[in-house]
Order: sequence, then structure tokens, then C-alpha cells
Amino acid sequence: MDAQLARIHDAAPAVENFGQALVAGLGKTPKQISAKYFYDAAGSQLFDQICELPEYYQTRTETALLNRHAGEIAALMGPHAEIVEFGAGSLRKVRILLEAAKPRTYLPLDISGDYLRHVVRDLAVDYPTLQVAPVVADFTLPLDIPGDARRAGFFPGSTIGNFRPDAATALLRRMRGTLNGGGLLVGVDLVKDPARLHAAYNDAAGITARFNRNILLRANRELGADFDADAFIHYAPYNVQMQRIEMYLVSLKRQIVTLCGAQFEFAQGEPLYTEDSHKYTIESFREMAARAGFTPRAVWMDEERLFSIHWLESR
Ligand code: AVJ
Repeated sequence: MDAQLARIHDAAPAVENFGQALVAGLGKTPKQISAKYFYDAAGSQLFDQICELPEYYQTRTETALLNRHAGEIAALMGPHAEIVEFGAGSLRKVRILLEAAKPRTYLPLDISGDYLRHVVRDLAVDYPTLQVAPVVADFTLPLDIPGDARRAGFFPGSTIGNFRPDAATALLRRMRGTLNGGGLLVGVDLVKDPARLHAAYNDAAGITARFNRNILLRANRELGADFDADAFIHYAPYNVQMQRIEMYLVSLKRQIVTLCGAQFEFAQGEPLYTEDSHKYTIESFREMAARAGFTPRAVWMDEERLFSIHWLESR
């Protein structure tokens, strides 16, 4: 075992298994699977491509906001902070905070130990004095990070949008518990023109469709499933009433899928529900944060009001 691997705190018993989750989800009505299973190596690569799409304004808008307000954010986090990132998918954004806030410690939390090993290696080169303490964990499950230092949480990318409001509130409340009195910096996509939202999840190049369908290919690769992935189409409407994008894979034909020794029938036209992406107003998000026990303080957004970043205090 190499030294870097040994340094990763492993909360792996708390990591759910894709096969069990898929078997359980295909047994429900409507058939469903949690969006967290999109992110195998292929899915993470496709998501990186989504972030570069002309229609997908979120990543570039949030990154610009972080750059523009880095000084102010650093002041709120305070000197020698301990930054904990919930779901450390890419180092691009946190590097802005590492430069500006010069924290003592960075705790990236991720379900992928492979990804965390890259994080340790890359950051050691650029920030030789930064203590990197990775934790393999699923932040959607209860978790206990050792240590009682006051922490600054970082939860960018509007990942909070993947959760229904009740679950999002519970998640924020649990995150608050891990901060030991510190604040949380959270990126939240905003309610806007439905046509703009629709375009962001139905890109002309078809990358989001490939990202969505990859979950079936992942099941075929990892679980020996036999989805006819080409017979599923990507369908991602904006539900104006619920203020969320709903993503589905719709089977264009009747098919019986075998996986993990079980069989599941898809009727012609039957959906597999793969993702919710909830949108908030500034006010609706601040109200939810308050229900989770936070005191909403600063909020930043771009001129077009596409995206917001909130600083929430936990005391
Ligand atoms: C990573 C959950 C924020 O909802 O916009 C992008 C995932 N899905 N395109 C989002 C996603 C389809 C993304 N989040």
C-alpha cells in the first residue's frame, strides 16, 4: 500500500453499492436511480464536457463569481481555515479558495478513492504547506469526520439541487453538524426562463444525453446488465411548478433487462427517472437554509441572475 493511500481516511462502509441501489430502484414505480451513480470515470469525463458547453452557464458563472469575490469569501472563512468540500469532483473551484484563503487544511470528501489520490498528488506539488486530509465518504449518508476544529464547508456546483427540498434541508442540517460552528459556502442555480434551463439540459451536441445514458452502460460494464442503451432516449423537461429539471431515460421499446440475477421489464415508453435538478430563488434558498439551522449571511450572483453563491453561518 503506498503512502498516499494510507493517508486517506476511509469511511467506505458508508458507501452504497451501485448494484443494490439499481435493483432497488428498478423495483419502484416509477423506475428510478439516484443521480450520484452517474459519476464513474466515463460519467465524470462526460460531466466535465457538460461544464464546457455553451448552453451550460452554471460552471463558468460560478467560477467567475468565486474569482470575483474570493477576497471577501476568504475574509469570512478567516485565517488558517479548515476547508471541507462535500463531493470534491474537480479541483478547479477549490483552488480559487486555496489561493485566496490560504487555509491550513483541506478535507476533500468523495465517494471515489481513486479521485482523492489524484487530489493529494496534485495539491502536494502546488501547495507544499497545505495539509490535505481526504475522506472517502458518501456525504448523503451520516458521517463522522474526526476532529473538532471549526470548519468552512464548501458545496459548489448546485449539487444541492439534486435533492428534494426535504432531503436538501436534512442534508444541510447534517452538514452543519460537521462544521463545528463554522460557515458553509454553497452554490445554487437560480430559477429563470424555462427555455434557458431547457437548453442547458438538452444541449445541441448531445453530451447531456450521453451523460444520462452512461448510467445504463455503467450497469452493463460493472454489473453485467444487458440494457439496450440505444433504445433509451434522453428526456429532460423543466417542471415549472416544481421548479426543477427532471431527467429521464425513456425506453422506446418493450425490453426485459437482466441484472444481478433479477429481471425487469420496461414497457414501450416507460421511463427510468435519473435526476432532479432543483432551482431556487435567493429567498427560497435562504428560507431553506434557515430551516436547516443556518443563518444566511452574504449572497453573490452574476448580473444576469443565473447563479448564486451563499455564505451561511452555523452559529
Ligand atoms: C452536478 C447536479 C449540479 O444538475 O446541473 C448536468 C448535473 N445533469 N447536466 C446539474 C447535470 C445534467 C448537475 N449537478
